[in-house]
Amino acid sequence: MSNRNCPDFDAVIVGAGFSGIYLLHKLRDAGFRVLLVDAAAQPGGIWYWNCYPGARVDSQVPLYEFSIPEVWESWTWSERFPGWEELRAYFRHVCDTLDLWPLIRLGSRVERAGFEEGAGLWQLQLEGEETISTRYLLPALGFASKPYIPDIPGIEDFEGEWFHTARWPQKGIDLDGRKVALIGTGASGVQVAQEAAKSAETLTLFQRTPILALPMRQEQLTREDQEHEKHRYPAIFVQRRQTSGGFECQSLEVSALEVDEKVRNAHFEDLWQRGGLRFWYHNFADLLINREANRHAYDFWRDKVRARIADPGLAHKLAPSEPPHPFGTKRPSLEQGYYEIFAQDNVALVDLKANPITRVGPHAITTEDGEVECDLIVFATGFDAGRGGLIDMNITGGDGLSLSQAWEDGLRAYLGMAVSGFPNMLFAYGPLSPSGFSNGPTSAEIQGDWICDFLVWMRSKGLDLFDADPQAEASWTEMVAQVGAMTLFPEADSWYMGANIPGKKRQLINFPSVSGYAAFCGEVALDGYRGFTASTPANKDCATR
Ligand code: NA7
Repeated sequence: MSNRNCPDFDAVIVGAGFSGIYLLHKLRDAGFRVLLVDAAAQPGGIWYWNCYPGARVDSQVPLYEFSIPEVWESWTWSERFPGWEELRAYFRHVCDTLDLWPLIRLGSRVERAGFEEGAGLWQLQLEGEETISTRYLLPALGFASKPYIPDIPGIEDFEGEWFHTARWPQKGIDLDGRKVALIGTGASGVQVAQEAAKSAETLTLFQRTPILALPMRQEQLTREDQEHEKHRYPAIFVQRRQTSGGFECQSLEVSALEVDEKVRNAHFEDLWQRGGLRFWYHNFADLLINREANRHAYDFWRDKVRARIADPGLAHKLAPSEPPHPFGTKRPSLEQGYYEIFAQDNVALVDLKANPITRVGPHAITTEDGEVECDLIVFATGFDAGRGGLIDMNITGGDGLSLSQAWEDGLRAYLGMAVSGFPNMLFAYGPLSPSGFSNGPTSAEIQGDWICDFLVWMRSKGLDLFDADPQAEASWTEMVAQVGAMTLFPEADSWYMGANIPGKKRQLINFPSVSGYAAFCGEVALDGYRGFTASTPANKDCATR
């Protein structure tokens, strides 16, 4: 039972993904009494929930890991783009190496979080009625913790099984001989499709917008290869903080329009052959800000993909002559033979723009053109990104205002970490931070370091209560919109723009530069954490340790 004046913890972190685990490590080492809770049964964040066949990360080794030496020195990956099982094993390795297990409570969902103004602390209600209190609340839920499932008439009549990719049964599902209907062709849909095509009796992909997928170029990695490369890791980990996407490099300084066709295509070809997301993050300077430059990249992509599809009708649906949106303004995914599966007899594509779903029946999905028989429906339909998981935590601020009310007219957050009126709360990997535009661990470390430094600074000044200044919050929110308006991102109906969720305000939900973000946050810190009001504890006997 919580003492109403002295909190049980200095800080409670919610979420055991990269951000949460990093924060736990930092805050524990800084001497705070800290607890991490997660509804999942294992650490790993999205790698717990997204255990569908083929789920793997789109950042290559060693970008998608912590820069903590004792962790990477003692870890070896087996693939250049690791899969979910190996990523989960990595998280267990992190918790073992850093001795974090005693501070983690798994299988525990935070159902409600309310700030108590008088005591200046948070009361968290966990599943099962238990309540714990904390001075600081640090949600680290990731940007994709709330799955989105479209409302399709008749789904309740379906007699087969249906799952969202991010709520895949932990025990797995055998796809052999199944009649699989896959709705959604984003990064998750592509990965499921490639696996299902191998053994399903039938696989029908329901595509609304073609994904502009890039070759992954997966490789098996040996221990020797990695040991040989590890002397470069410290420099890579420093470098990734200084790039716009948190990767090892960023876009060129030269415009795609300043070079002749031969030079331009040679660079495109080099990126294509090297594989991964480089065609997105290491392309010409104006890829994401100039339509003409972007069109060159699209045309290159389209021709490469079309060369792999024999059927002209299919080629038109998968790689249209005209871009469905500027290249890279929706998240490209990485593929391994995706375009080849459509030549198989067991694989079909339904173009939802020409032939929309009308309803689901007991054994089939009905479209305007007819019925598609199925016994398993996979919803790879994405997430209420940025805000969904936070809203589901039922967070209420000092005056009883809920986060969902605070965001009724759109997302607002100072530095993408704090919402005015919600004192002593900082979220990591949240809306209006780089999160969705960033290689995950890079942002997790930048924000984790910043949050830890801020709380240490508060403690050193004897302060225990902070809130974001509404003016600073409004300026940051406006700045993200203005930076977004200089790019081509607003031209796509993407989750980056909040456009995938009916009724969600259209706004760029992430700040599109990791290095720019890190620099800004650094200046805020040097300036005495400007934009925050900080005061002495309501109950001085219980100041943060
Ligand atoms: P995404 O990227 O949001 O993809 C969702 C897919 O689902 C996309 O193809 C959508 O088509 C499609 N979709 C969404 N709603 C519908 C409806 N109502 N009907 C048909 N199709 C629909 O989610 P992912 O899980 O693939 O990837 C999320 C992130 O994880 C990714 O960006 C990486 O950062 C990793 P649309 O394009 O909207 O027409």
